[in-house]
Amino acid sequence: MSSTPTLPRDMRNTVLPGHAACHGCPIPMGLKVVGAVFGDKVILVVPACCTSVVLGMHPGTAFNGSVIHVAFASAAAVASGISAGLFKRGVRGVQVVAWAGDGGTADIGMASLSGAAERNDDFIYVMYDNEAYMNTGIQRSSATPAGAWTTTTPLGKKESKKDVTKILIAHGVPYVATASIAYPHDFYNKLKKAAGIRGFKFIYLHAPCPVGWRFDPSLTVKVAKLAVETGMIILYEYYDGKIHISGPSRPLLDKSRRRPLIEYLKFQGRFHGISEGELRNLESYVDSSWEWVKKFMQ
Ligand SMILES: Cc1ncc(C[n+]2csc(CCOP(=O)(O)OP(=O)(O)O)c2C)c(N)n1
Ligand code: SF4
Ligand SMILES: [Mg+2]
Repeated sequence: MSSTPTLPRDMRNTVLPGHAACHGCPIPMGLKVVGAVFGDKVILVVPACCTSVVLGMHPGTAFNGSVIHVAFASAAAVASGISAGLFKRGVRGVQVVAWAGDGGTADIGMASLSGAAERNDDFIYVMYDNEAYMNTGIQRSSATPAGAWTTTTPLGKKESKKDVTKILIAHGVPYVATASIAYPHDFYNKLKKAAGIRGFKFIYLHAPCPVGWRFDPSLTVKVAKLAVETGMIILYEYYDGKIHISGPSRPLLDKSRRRPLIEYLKFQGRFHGISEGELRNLESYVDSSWEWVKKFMQ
């Protein structure tokens, strides 16, 4: 039986006790991995989102690194400026990481994100996707999947999820990847790889939220894992003009090895009112995502 390898740096002290996350929150899980890669040699740029609250109030912070809280739309612009400033001053070995939610990325931060990507500014942008505006009370974002309940889609969202990774790939940046809080080693390796590449790097991090998705807080990792095992979330990297599928998703290129989508949805209260038609639509969304990935693997 193979044992899980230990992450190289001790993760216990990267997000400090006393943070303000809800039980089962995916945010500390993701930030611990960021801390495991960079230690305290990281400047986190955080726009308005749950993370702003989770990390606590000035002058303290629960993250064992530098943190700057910025206006909702501006994470990528601020990260660009900090990265350029460090370079100009000759500071090396400090990683700038923009850490933003789906609302701050797919919606309101899209213009500054696109600008930084187009200029190929040198930092890592992590979009943690809890698929709604959680901090302000579970409003839909463009990354909310079709069929999901939110407070602004009481009958289920009608539109499909916006796939931000495709938009970033279209910018021609050197590195784009998808990750999940259920696979910390995979996320760790992707952050490490991104840190070794000069220019703009984008990592999408799937981050199920027990409060907004209506599941038991003990199930966060299980729900995140099911998203991958059903094929709803596909783990891959994009560099050198090609998609490279990641270990956990590789066997699922064969559709028969994917678990039925309903196994992922059934744990989540936000999908409880979903109709047969909406389920079929979501299944088609998954199929077309896989077709797209296969096209770019060649
Ligand atoms: C310009 C502006 N509009 C609206 C808000 C209110 N606001 C703060 S956080 C937030 C939602 C953030 O959603 P997301 O980026 O998905 O992060 P999450 O809260 O889900 O972690 C909103 C609407 C704001 N701070 N600034
Ligand atoms: S609402 Fe969700 S994402 Fe926000 S702090 Fe709570 S569990 Fe975390
Ligand atoms: Mg969100």
